[in-house]
Amino acid sequence: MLSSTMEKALNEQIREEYYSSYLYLAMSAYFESLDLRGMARWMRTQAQEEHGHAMKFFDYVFERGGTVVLAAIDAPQVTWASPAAAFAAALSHERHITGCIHRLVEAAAAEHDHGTVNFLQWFVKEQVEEEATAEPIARRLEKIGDNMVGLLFTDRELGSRGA
Ligand code: OFO
Repeated sequence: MLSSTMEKALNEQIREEYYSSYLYLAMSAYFESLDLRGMARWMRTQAQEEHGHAMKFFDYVFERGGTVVLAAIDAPQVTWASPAAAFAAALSHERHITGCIHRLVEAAAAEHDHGTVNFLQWFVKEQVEEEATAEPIARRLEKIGDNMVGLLFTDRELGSRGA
């Protein structure tokens, strides 16, 4: 059985994951508006993954006899100054999520809730991957700036990400 503190914290993480999904969907729409379809696809896939993260928390709360309480999701930003700015924002968002996951691990450990500490290990690893994936793309786009050849080449490469 989850403590009420842990139940609340896990519900809050469901909201964070849905916000992540919403944010990446907004970024996908932004890239569509620039006709950068590969980046739009990359972000759409990312949004789907975030939905999956939210559902892992959703299922876990039930598995531990808790109650899921869905909270309102804030509207994400709709446009960014450049593709580089959008990916930099995505990286910064992932760092924020890493912080959320680490705080959850610390809260679960403080309660000796070993089941939740163990459940969260998947997310600890996932966040290492999420940051490692976003970081080089953000760095590359920063160097490319508004060079169309570089943008189109990167767009094509990112479009090959599987859905
Ligand atoms: Fe992007 O890892 Fe979940 O939020």
